[in-house]
This record gives sequence, structure tokens and C-alpha cells, in this order.
Amino acid sequence: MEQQTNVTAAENRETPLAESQSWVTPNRLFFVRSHFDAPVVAPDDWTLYVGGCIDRELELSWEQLNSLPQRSVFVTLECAGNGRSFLTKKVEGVQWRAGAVGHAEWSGVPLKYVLEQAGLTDEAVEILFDGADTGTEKDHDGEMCFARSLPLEKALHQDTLLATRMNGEPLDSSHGKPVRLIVPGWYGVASVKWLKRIEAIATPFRGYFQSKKYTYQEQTGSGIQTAVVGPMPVKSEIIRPSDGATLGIGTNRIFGMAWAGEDPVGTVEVSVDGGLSWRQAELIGPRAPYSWTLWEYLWEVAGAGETVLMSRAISEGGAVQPTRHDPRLGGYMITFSRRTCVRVDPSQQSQDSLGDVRALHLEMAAVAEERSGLPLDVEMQFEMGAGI
Ligand SMILES: Nc1nc2c(c(=O)[nH]1)N[C@H]1C(S)=C(S)[C@@H](COP(=O)(O)O)O[C@H]1N2
Ligand SMILES: [Mo]
Repeated sequence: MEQQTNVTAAENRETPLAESQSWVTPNRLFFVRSHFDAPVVAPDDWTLYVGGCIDRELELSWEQLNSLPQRSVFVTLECAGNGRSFLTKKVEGVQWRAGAVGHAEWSGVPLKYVLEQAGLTDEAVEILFDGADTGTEKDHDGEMCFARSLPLEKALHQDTLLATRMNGEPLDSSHGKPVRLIVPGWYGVASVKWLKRIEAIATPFRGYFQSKKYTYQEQTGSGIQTAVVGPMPVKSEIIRPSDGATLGIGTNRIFGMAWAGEDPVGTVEVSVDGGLSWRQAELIGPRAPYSWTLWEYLWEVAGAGETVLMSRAISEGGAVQPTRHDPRLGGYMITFSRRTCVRVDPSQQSQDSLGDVRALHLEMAAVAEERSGLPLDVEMQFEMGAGI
């Protein structure tokens, strides 16, 4: 008889953005980034150990965790290496195209309730999170688990969750079943999956995924320093038309999404002349902290030719998406406005219209209705920093 394994193979898979219609990415389409094989952990066998600089050690069971108050937050999760294949100077790592990003409603227990139960001592400076997945990397000696830390302020924020559900469904094994961390507004690497251990630590963590990988160079007053990938900067993507597409004379719809880390998106601008001039796009549907916003621009095309489309997002706080990749960022934080080359064929007619917006609203309403039937104990507020 074949031996039963307690892992499923490591997997990296993109969200098919070109087919995106909705504000929420369906679970089955949501990108996956796993460095090691995914451990298979049943909720009944799961416990969460909490130790380190705390007053009371805890070992929480699945039931104990779920008896704590719950919260839901809509969050865009993006891998810090998303878009790496678009860099002109190749950098090692997964050669992602644009799809290592997705947007979901995450539900679970705010981490702060568990940390409050444990009681942080004055020595604690960071909270360290261990996943149950282990493996090796070629530039590291021996086996390790996936581990990352957070500064206290972010760990204690009410929206930082020990998440057990994704779009109302229990987490599946690729996304961290049964419990993962969700760190809203930060690159995906902070949101440790298959969470099994939390430790309050007295010195900053320098583990593999925090000091060897997921770092970049930063210019400071005292020279160049190494910084750890954390909050996501502002970024937008053109989803349709695709690069190399042929369009017709008439109205052509340019559609995409934009996100700005902890900030809501303020505005999105579109250029139909390779970045010489910019016009304002229309934002569609909800605009919220941590969440991407869908946008569109109806482009009236009178004549044949080839041109370059670009989009540029500006956060509510005024941060502007860059047009170039800063080489100091290496293979991470790839947010520059990319060029979408299109050709207008004078023998074709285009009649895209805002009718699509209505379809989108109907679809979002249907998702909301379906969601309201689920036994979610959620607090939803529309204030800054409180999800949507
Ligand atoms: N335990 C564990 N957590 C992890 C990872 C991992 O390999 N192991 N990958 C991280 C990275 S780099 C990203 S981008 C996100 C991806 O989350 P997803 O697979 O649910 O989309 O999970 C993060 N959490
Ligand atoms: Mo990632």
C-alpha cells in the first residue's frame, strides 16, 4: 500500500487576472506562493503555541481560538516578487508575470486578542511567526521552517488576523489551512500560512526569509541600508486590453485594478500616448484601505496606428506609482507602470460601453447576497483602518 504523506508538493500559481470580473478573487483562482511542501494539518490536530516575552504561555486549540471574537477584512495580497519577469535586467526568483496578486475577504480572530491573553512583557520588540512547513534552500545550511516577524504596532493592529476563512470558506491547504496570519497592506510574505507558533522576541528577527530573502537596498541619511520588505506601495495594472492586442475604431474600454497598501486608492490615470499625457480613469465599486479598486477608461479612437497604453495610480495619501523600477529594489516591489502596446485596425469597429459596470455591480451584489447567508460573525465598518 502506498504510504500516506502529510504534505502536498510546493506550488506557485498565478491568479488569471485577464479573466477577472469581480472585486473579489474566487478562492480557486487565487494565486499561491509556497516555498516548501504544504503541510496537511487537520483543525482537530492543530494547536497554536504562544511563548517568549509574555506573562502566560498559551497552547490554543482550534475550539479555543474560535471562541474568541471574530473580524473580517477585505485585503489585497500580493507577492513581493510579482511582475519579476517584466524586469529588463533578469533577477533570480520565481519569474512571475502580473498575477501573483488577489483580493479576498479574510475572517478570523484579531491577533491582538491572543497577545493580550498572553500578556506581552516590556522586553518584547517583535512578534515572530512560524509556519508548520519546513524545507531547505540552496544558500542556507540545514532544514528550516518558514518564519517571519512583525513590529509590535502592526501585530497589535485590530485588522491583523489569525485567519481561518477566505471569502467565507474554511482555508484550503494551499492557502494555509487551518490558520494563517493576514497582515493587511503588507506584501504577502508577512502573512505566514499554516501558523503553529508565535513568540514575542526581545531582539529583531534575522531569519532567512527576512534577512537573506525579501530584502532590498534603501537610501537613508547615513548611506545605503538593507531594509525588509513590508508595506505595499501604490500600483496599478492594465488587465484589458492585453499587450499586443488589436483594437478597432470607436470606443475601447481600458480596464484594470489599482492598490495602495494600507491606503485606499485615490485616483488612477491612463495614458494612451506612451506616458506623454494622462487622463483620469473612472473608479468602479468600493474603495477601501487594503483593497484593490477596479477602474476603467473609455478611449475614443478615431484613427489607425500603434500606440502604448499606461496606467498610473495615486494613493489617497498622495503617493504616486513610479514609471521606472529602482534597481536598489532588486527583484522585489516591482510597481512601475508597464507599457501595453496596442494596434488600431481601421477595418474593425469597437463599441465598448459602460454597460460592463452594471454587470459588475450586479455580480458584486450577488456575491454579497451569497455571503450574507453564511454564518459569519463579522464586524464591518467603513472607517479608515477598519477594513471595509
Ligand atoms: N508558512 C508559509 N507562509 C507563507 C509562505 C510560505 O511559503 N510558507 N509564502 C509567503 C508568500 S511569499 C506569499 S506571497 C504568501 C502567498 O499567499 P497565498 O499562497 O495564500 O496566495 O504567503 C506567504 N506565507
Ligand atoms: Mo511572496
